[in-house]
Amino acid sequence: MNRVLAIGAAQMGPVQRDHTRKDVVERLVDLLHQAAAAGCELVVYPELALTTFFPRWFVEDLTAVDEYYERSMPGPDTQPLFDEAARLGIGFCLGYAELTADGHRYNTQVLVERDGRVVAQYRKVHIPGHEQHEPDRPFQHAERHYFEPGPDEPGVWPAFGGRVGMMICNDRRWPETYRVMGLQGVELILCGYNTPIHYAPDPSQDILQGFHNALVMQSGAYQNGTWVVGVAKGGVEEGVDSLAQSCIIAPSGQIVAQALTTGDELMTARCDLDWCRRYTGTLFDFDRYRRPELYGRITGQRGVES
Ligand code: CDT
Repeated sequence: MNRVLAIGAAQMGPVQRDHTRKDVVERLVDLLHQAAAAGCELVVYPELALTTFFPRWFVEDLTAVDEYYERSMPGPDTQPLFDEAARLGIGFCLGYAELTADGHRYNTQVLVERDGRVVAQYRKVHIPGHEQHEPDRPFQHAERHYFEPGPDEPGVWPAFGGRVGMMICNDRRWPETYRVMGLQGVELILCGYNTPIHYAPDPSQDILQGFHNALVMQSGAYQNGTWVVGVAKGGVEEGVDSLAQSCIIAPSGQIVAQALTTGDELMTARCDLDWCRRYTGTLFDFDRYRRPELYGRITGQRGVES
């Protein structure tokens, strides 16, 4: 059976505060049409793709920013994307802010199959940044104020003829994220991100943002024998410059497609899911070589104990 999947990584440029959902969904549909012309079966959009990255501002009363959150997926604004994708027979992965019926706020990605069926929702597990207002920063990264950590492990679902997992932005910096999915036989990990270039707690890292982005996703792909698709919302959004450099990475760890711009841009690759076995069946044959009896600290301990 042929398991080559044509994937489009649909990078977005900035979404400014005054851009409407309708404007944004039109951009998503435009990228979808480019993907259709390129023969893609799956399109991956960024984290929090529908709005500006609002955790850069601190607002004490969360109910005052309910407009940034989706109460259903699809909802009235996103239904045209779902409809057009199903008409074209293209699946997609989309990041958005979720407000549940019982009042929980999550940073979420949805995976939708080619027939329009929702396969799964994944809620970001590693929430970076800070809980309180930090007025000395040039801009905030108050994700820990706006979102609860997702309650479920990074999952893997049968979809697109393979085993597909999801992670969101900061999740990609943590090896546990990949390994939890690797142990479920993941073959393709989809990841949206918003990564400001300036990192206030240690600005010496600013110049390394692109290096660290590639470093973690390439090593995560290789060490778990999986494809990884990392998709940015990049460029200068409300005065804050964010990393672009979206890319598609093979199970070898090699980058096979990378963004050339910081704007709306589709990059594509034909991803052979059978290529994963070259790694998971050899060097990273987990069942043969792992030593879980020696890894108890990974789950038994949170911080450093010396
Ligand atoms: N969105 C997101 O998770 N961004 C973080 C920024 C660094 S922590 C302030 C990231 O890991 O890219």
